[in-house]
Amino acid sequence: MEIDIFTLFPEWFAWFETQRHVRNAVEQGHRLGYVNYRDHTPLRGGQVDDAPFGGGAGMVLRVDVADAALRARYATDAAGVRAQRRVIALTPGGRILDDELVDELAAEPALTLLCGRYEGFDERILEHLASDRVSIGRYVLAGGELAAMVVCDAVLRKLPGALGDARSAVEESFSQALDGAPEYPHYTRPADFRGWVVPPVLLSGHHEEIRRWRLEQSRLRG
Ligand code: 6GU
Repeated sequence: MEIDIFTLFPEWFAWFETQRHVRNAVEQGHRLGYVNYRDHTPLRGGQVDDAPFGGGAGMVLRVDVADAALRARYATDAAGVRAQRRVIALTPGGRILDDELVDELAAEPALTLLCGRYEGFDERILEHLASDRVSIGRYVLAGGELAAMVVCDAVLRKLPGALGDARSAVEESFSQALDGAPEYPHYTRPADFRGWVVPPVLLSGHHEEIRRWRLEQSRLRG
């Protein structure tokens, strides 16, 4: 998979890329790329945003800037990029990211993530350049960068080889294997800590009973 992130702050992602599962994904041949809107603005002085028509607080990412950045990256008409790959605008009003959407995105060969800033995007970016709008929850962040990292984190860990043990991504919270319910509880050594004991079934060695217990616990939390 190839993920391109359009942002004013590409350097923020250096920290994100130090995560083990992200490094694993990159070592497996997956690729994260960055485009700084500022490198492609057709305006003098590096301007990328502007005050909203009609007045009001904040600044809005300009449509001509997003258009130029997409055109520079893909060497094609910016409005045609979304026919080739999903172009996802990160915006609080978008489709809420959940396990189903993460699976959907993880199956794509290539993704483009557009981060907005300040008050977000000129609506024409959403209408004519993006194919999707995604939100990570019903609250407002100062920009799309953290949301882009959340999307990348969740998507990359679904890719084969990203996790140390591939089973981790199958039977986990909200997965089909657990009928969409949260994951069952986990315990590790010591088996007894201050009298807080591990459920005996987990120490029993009866794999079928353990499997049933975990499913039941998952359902109870669902
Ligand atoms: Cl994707 N962007 C911003 N700015 N705020 C958000 C969000 C995205 N998702 C939840 N809040």
